[in-house]
Amino acid sequence: MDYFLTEQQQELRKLARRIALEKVKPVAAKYDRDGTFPWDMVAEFSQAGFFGVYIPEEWGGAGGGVLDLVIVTEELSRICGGIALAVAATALGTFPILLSGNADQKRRYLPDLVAGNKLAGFGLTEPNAGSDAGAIQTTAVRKGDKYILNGTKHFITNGSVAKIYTVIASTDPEKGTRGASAFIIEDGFPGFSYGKIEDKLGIRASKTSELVMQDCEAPVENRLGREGEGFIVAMRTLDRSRPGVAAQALGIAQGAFDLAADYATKRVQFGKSISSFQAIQFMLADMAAQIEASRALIYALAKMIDSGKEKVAKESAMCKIIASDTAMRVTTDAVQIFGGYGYMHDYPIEKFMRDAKITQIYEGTNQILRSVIGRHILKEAAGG
Ligand code: COS
Repeated sequence: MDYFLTEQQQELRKLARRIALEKVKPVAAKYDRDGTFPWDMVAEFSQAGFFGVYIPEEWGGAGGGVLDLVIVTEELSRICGGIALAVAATALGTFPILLSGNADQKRRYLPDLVAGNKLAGFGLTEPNAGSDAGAIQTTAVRKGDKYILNGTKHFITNGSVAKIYTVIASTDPEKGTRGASAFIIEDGFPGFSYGKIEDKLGIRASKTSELVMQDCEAPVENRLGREGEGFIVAMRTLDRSRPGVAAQALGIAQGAFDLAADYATKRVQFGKSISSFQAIQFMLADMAAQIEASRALIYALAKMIDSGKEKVAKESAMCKIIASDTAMRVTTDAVQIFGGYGYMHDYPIEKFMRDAKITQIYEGTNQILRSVIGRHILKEAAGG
């Protein structure tokens, strides 16, 4: 398919593919095994300018948009969906500043994030507030020129390696979703620390931890937007970052497909390559068709967001569901094509299946996202 990418976007894809193949590929298995954080890859991505592809030039970025971020995420995920998250999860943590930050906040925080000097994370989820994001219990109480935050955020991607977190806390618990506010919290603020660091099934090159706030002090000027706007900040952020999860899923699916197609042409059984059997050809055909359908939807949505369309919650949810369900199916079939070898850690394919699973879960489980779509289509059907 030709998606009529600009020359700049085609160059960006080439660069991301080259770095993925030359730099990420040799170390992907090691980081997956060790579960350590790939700081050397962060340095590569920073040098390549990946952290700023979607940030306006005014703040030091390349002036691209969500489509540029999608291209980078897809290409890196094609080799390692975990390592790609250093960029993608930083974007998730940066979107609230980009969308709701004032000029001073952008000036203070964006240049370091663009340069990759600092990573970011997004603190919404809590032990008792996953799909029900409005049920957060972390509080922020204003005391003079500070807010005092108390609570624990968990499953935070880039947790413990990021320096900047955009955190949602309740400034008025009585008001529910309308009582939430967003804050920029820096690693190093008094009362801020990390809790449990998770040991995960997949995306093991990415760190996931708890953020613990015990009388954590944040200056008033670190509140993003007005008090009570935090839930909307979070929802608008997720609408723009879910295409990134979809791109991660797309890259994982494409990477698994590449390996499976190659293996199928080389593996000989009954005196011929298994790719000569229709059973395998049909599997590969279904995988390729589903991958292309995901890509078409993701690029279309990214272009829609970049054109300035504001209301994209339904499309964003659709995109994430289609791409992540595709990734799970494709990676499972890829393991199947590898047969018994596919099940062994010695071969690179099982990692793709492990990495794919999270894309159906985070930034909104595919079940809650179906509810989001359902609400929208029923509202539209009722003429709303
Ligand atoms: N953009 C802008 N505003 C939005 C919005 C969006 N995408 N989605 C909701 N809102 C607004 C609503 O319009 C409503 O505004 P008013 O109070 O002015 O009417 C407000 O936000 C509350 O919305 P709603 O009543 O729909 O809230 P619910 O508590 O029912 O929850 C869902 C809504 C399910 C959409 C939300 O909880 C959600 O997205 N959950 C998934 C969270 C998630 O992705 N978690 C993963 C962790 S992040 S890595």
